[in-house]
Formats: sequence, C-alpha cells, structure tokens
Amino acid sequence: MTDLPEAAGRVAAEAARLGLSVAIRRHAASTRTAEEAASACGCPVGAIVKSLVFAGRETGAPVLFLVSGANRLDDALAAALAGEAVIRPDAKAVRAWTGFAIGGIPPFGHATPMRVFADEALLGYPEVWAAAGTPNAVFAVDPRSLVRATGAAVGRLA
Ligand code: 5CA
Repeated sequence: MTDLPEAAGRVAAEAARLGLSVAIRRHAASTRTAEEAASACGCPVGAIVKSLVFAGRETGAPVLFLVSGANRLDDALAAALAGEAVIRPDAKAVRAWTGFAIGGIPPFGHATPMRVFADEALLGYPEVWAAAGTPNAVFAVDPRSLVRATGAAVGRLA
C-alpha cells in the first residue's frame, strides 16, 4: 500500500475498515472511463462499476448510483429510487462530496455519507471492478460483498 497515491490509499484504508479484501491495481493506461477500465482489466464492460454521484433536485442531497458499465442510468428509475428527480452536479460538487475527482470516484470512502443504489446487473458477474480513487487505479470485488459493504439498495437502474 505504501507506493499507492494518497487517494488510492484512502480507498484501501476504507476497504479494510469495511472488512473488504481488495487488491488495488494501478494501470499504465487510463481507467478513467468504463470502456478504458474494461480494456485494462480484461473484463467485460458490464463488470465495471460506474460510481455516479447525482444530486436530489429538491433536497440537493448527494446520491450514489453504482451502475454497470454496460448500462446507462435511467432518469425515471433513478428518481423513483431516490424519491425525487436527480440532477447531475458539476465536477466541483462531486469532488467536494466525495473527496475524489471524476474518473476515479470509488464506490465507498467518500467525504460525505450518501445513500447508495446498486444496479442489479452487477450481480450477474462473479467479480466486478471499481475505481480506486484515481483515473488509473481499480480493484476487483465480489459484487455481493460490495453491495453489503456500501449498504446499497439493489434495483433496476437501466
Ligand atoms: N474509472 C472509471 C471506471 S470504474 C470511472 O470512474 N467511470 S465512471 O463512469 O464512474 O466515471 C465517469 C463518469 O463521470 C461519467 O460516466 C459521467 O457520468 C461522469 N462525469 C464525467 N464528467 C462529468 C462532469 N463534468 N460533471 C459531472 N459528472 C461527470
């Protein structure tokens, strides 16, 4: 862990706190997008976890959607789960809420606690890959363990 960038170190520490055993892998190539991450990891794009932070249109509260890389979050399904319409915050707000920059947002370890919803499609894979705090760091995890660790409610998101 010693040679990990500080942001990835925070992800490793939070994983340990949550009882998740994860090996963070840094790639020479970018893993900033789901497609790039899939190609670096040699996994299907559907097995990439997109950690998408939205904001409630009424409350302004951040909400995290863990979406399969093969899927596009459906606005109506997202709103139904969140209990209000959700809007896409700007990159600065996402950074302030999570403590991480877009392209490396991990599924946990955020500066601000937020409600979490997970795409049921992720459960179709034995192992999924999520961002580990930087745009070229990822880790693999069993999707059920990820759901448990994040306290995510699982549903159809796409
Ligand atoms: N490391 C990869 C795979 S794990 C990753 O983080 N993918 S991601 O999908 O979770 O992060 C990129 C997402 O950030 C994009 O799909 C998009 O939804 C969102 N995004 C990109 N640019 C912005 C922006 N300027 N403001 C808000 N959200 C953005």
